[in-house]
Amino acid sequence: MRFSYTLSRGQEPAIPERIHCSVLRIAHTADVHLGRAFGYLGEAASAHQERVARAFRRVFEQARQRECHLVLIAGDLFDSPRVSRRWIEFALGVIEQSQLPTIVIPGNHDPPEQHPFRDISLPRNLLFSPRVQRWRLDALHAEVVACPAGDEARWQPALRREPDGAPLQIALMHGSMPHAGDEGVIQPRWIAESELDYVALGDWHSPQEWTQGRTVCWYSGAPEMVLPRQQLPGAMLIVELVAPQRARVLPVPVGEAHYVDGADDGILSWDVSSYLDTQSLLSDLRARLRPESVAIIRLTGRWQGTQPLNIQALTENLQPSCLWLEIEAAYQPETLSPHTPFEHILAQVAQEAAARTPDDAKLYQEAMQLGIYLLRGGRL
Ligand SMILES: [Mn+2]
Repeated sequence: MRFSYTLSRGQEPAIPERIHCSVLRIAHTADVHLGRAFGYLGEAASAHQERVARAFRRVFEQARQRECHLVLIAGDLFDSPRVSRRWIEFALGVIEQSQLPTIVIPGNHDPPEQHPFRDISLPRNLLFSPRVQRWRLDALHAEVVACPAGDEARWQPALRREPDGAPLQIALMHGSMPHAGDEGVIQPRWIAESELDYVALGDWHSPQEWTQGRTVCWYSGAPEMVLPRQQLPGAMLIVELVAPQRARVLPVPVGEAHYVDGADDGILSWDVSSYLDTQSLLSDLRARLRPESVAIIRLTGRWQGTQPLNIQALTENLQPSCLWLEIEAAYQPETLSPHTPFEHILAQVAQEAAARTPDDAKLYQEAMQLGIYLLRGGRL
């Protein structure tokens, strides 16, 4: 036994009335992926590893500031079972310093049989649950059903409200809900049938609600960016439980990586029509970027510059100014008139073809434009 947790499943004394009015505040996080290499970020990788570490610290700072009673980490705290000693000690240090009761389950990246927390001595306030287990937290008048990755066969029977159990009953799970043709390892009806007060999910990297029936259920998302196309900035959840009301959930941003200002759904649409050269487009875009910017830029409008727009050169110039950059070329190239003898022949062929089949005239005109564009070094 450690901290104020009781592992026994014995009879609890009758619950005094006041406990029904008591509040349990939980800090819910998952998918921290400490120790991830971030190879796709190139030279920005090690700075991003530190960003992930800062976000993990912020989870506990927020938990303390908001007077949480419990921290739940729903799997993938570590990116792999082989993360360096440094990351294991870092995580243990943050958890221990917080003094907050913290429950950690393995995820698919840090599975139970090789989890870094296995077979080492843990701080008194840290509970590591490598198997399905029901933890009674008597001091908090709560119990937590831990459903780690690797023990899926035992999840469903464990997901139920104990009639004689604590007033607040919660589950902690790592796995996917059905989505996009994938049937998922967790079924939404298990959540509704559980009659639990809250289910804390890990695995998906953006916060998402899966409330079913009376059971409030959320993916917390990752506290910092793991891959560029997730909701940014990374967040944690503050969950407030006051039996018998429904749990209230507040997402709190804790990450630093963010989409550029003005980007709807993470994509910044940028009209190129008013630019006459690449240099001025470059400097306007660069002014929007910061080292922690995730820039997915869709170029729109008609390019009327003197030279074809070279997307690869644009990308290479902007990438060092931000964390991650993607440029989508959704603009139309300029209207080009033929200059060289070869371009004149191309234009003539297109005109003749258009004259023969007037219905397709527009198509031949576009083909001619594209041909000249590509001949001059333009890219699609
Ligand atoms: Mn993950």
